[in-house]
Amino acid sequence: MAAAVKQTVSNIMDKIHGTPEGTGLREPSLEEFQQLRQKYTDAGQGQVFAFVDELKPDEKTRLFHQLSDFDPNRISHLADVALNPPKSDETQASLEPLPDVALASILDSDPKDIQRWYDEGLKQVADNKVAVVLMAGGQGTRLGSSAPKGCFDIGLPSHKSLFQIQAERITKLQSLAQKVSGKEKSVIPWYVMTSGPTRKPTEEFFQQNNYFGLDKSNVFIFEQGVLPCISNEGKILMESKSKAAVAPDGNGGIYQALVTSGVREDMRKRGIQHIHAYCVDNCLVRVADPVFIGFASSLDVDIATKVVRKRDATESVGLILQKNGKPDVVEYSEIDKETAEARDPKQPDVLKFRAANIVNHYYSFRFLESIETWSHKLPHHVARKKIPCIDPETGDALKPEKPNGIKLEQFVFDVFPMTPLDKFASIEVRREDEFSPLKNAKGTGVDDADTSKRDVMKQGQRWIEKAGGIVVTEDESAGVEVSPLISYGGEGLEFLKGREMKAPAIIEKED
Ligand code: UD2
Repeated sequence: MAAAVKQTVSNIMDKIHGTPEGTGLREPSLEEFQQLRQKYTDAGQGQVFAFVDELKPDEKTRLFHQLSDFDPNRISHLADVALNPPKSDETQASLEPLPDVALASILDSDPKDIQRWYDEGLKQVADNKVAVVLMAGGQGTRLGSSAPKGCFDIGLPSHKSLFQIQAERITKLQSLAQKVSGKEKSVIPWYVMTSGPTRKPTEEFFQQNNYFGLDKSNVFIFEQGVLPCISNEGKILMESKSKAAVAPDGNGGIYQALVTSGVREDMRKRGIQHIHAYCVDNCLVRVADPVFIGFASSLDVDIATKVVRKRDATESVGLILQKNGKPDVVEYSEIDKETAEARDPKQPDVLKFRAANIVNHYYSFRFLESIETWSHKLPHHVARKKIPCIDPETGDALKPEKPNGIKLEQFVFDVFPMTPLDKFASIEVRREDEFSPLKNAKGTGVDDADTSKRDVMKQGQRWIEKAGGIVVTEDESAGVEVSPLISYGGEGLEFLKGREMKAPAIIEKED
């Protein structure tokens, strides 16, 4: 890992000093270029230089720097393993639901425990020991929108984007912590992981929206790594004659990115001890949830994860379980039908594996200090995709009709087996309160903008009715939007007691 960091730093320095105009990149010497070409040829990936003689100097420079970021031998090895997976001679891995000792549940926890966790978590926030990492590097292809998912407007009366909703939850939580602790300033630094395709539009969106009211010195936008796309024959595909086709390295790229981007160092300087990492597309996400932070810190675990009850056997969610005695997750794209449909022997109408992953994880900073010892062991998962590229023989652009290659991705939860069960905890939360992902294009009817909007508005209505407000509605899905700046999790709405309002409505002022 240290070598990789050194290599990355030298590549960054390379990209700064002595650069021909237009690329911002240092022009490689003939010898450097030849060395790199030989390295790729020896690794069986010489085809990436097939059209180099047709390239202009700045195109050659860009190709040199892009390819210098990869180790062709490692790529060839990953491609080989991906395309020729070792026959799993090991007996079928023993999958079991998590033992009760590792699976708490908000649904049947004592309200006193929940309050204790909340108070502990808020104290940690007040003491500036809590940070948030947002995984926002996904390309949201299923959504059909080219902009980063966090920019998406799910259609609330306020028309706030997912990024703004999440930013305002951070703002509100900071002020709740300040009020309780009497401290003048509680800061929750927000580290936003982007990828090649999402970095620029994300930065621009944050700047245009003035960081949604947050102090920009506490918002840190960083970039995850990319990996080359591979043909079905194990060869790196070229997007053009001067550029390899690449794709983000999966949300599991977070760990290496935390190190190489300087985020972990920034956390260390701030004295961070608790990290909440979450998925951008969940409109109900409780960012830096004090109950979750308090739950995890009171158990002194290294990793904790929130789960919801799986909706049905076909829901596209990973399953948190025990594999060969270790906490693990089997992704929806890799689970076999029999396991997905297995029933609980004690309750036949309930799924045996029902703890659904919602990309909502806690890490102790102590655990992130060990990234270098295990991040290279994270497996790469294979996604067969249609990858626009050029014909390696003719150089003509190809628009594949069917998957013509694979993208390699690491999954953020593959770190779970790296920790012993007694340093791992999971907690079941209410789906209606905490999980409504935006996955599909509008009109799909499941996990789309309309279901996101409905779930935010219905939650607001529940909060208001719990506080004694009266919501009059004709349309069952109407509800009320409650600005995060008014209430983080339903608290502080007593001013609405006895007040009647007609849904759909919005509460954005305390008057
Ligand atoms: C994710 C989970 C799945 C389930 C589901 C529920 C993983 C690997 N899978 O599946 O188990 O919880 O969500 O919503 O977590 N991302 C990056 N960089 C990447 C790829 C993804 O930052 O290279 C982010 C992405 O922006 C999003 C999160 O990771 O915030 C999940 O990515 P996704 O929505 O593509 O994952 P999905 O729905 O396939």
